[in-house]
Amino acid sequence: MQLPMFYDEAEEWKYALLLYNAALKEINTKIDILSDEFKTTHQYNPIEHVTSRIKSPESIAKKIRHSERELTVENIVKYINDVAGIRIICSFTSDIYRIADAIARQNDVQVLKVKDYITQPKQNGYMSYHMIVAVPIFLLNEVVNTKVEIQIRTIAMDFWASLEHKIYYKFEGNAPEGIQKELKECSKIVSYLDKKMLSLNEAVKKHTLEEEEEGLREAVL
Ligand code: 0O2
Repeated sequence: MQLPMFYDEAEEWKYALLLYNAALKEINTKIDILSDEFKTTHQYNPIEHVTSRIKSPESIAKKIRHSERELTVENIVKYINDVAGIRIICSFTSDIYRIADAIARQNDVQVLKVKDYITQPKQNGYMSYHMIVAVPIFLLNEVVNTKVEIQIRTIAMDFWASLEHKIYYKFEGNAPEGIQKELKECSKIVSYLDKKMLSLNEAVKKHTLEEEEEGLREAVL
């Protein structure tokens, strides 16, 4: 993402925010369209809900400090990948890969980085699929490729992540060992639950198909 030269950091940040907000709109529209297509052609929508946000200034400053870089707009734009973030909550794990693939295949989306914390959960048990993408933003006189972080996870993974987030802040990253162990245990239960729900859904689909075939046979005879 290449910003034009500004002599004032505040002006530069305002311009960056314009781009990040535009990029969120672009990705949100893409997800809306996919969601509509699923509903129309499959009578099923794998997307439970979508949220998006611009990272708070405090959180940006903390991340820049953590990377031991100077807090400048140039550094934020260059080194912080999740200033614009979208979270897609799906019903089943298989939906996550289906949606990620549908986004990645779009010609105007450039996938810069993928982190699959589902096949390889984090040490604390965190599970989610992360993509850093760049989308072109068409302005009056230029086109600027702008980064968005897309997090895709199931309802159960999201439930776990939101509790872990609260615990992390409550204990400032140093939760007692017992709590950390319990959280990891819960993450295994989440993974088990997701697998069980997926196979249950497959069984329901198979049953429905058999019923439809039976109905068709009866209609023909
Ligand atoms: P917040 O408050 O949600 O904004 P990179 O993208 O490779 O430059 P980064 O940003 O560390 O490096 O990447 P990563 O691992 O993909 O994490 C980005 C975001 O994922 C985090 O943003 C969280 O939103 C979420 N995340 C990552 N790990 C965890 C975790 O262990 N628990 C929970 N609950 N969320 C996690 P921020 O800026 O850390 O936080």
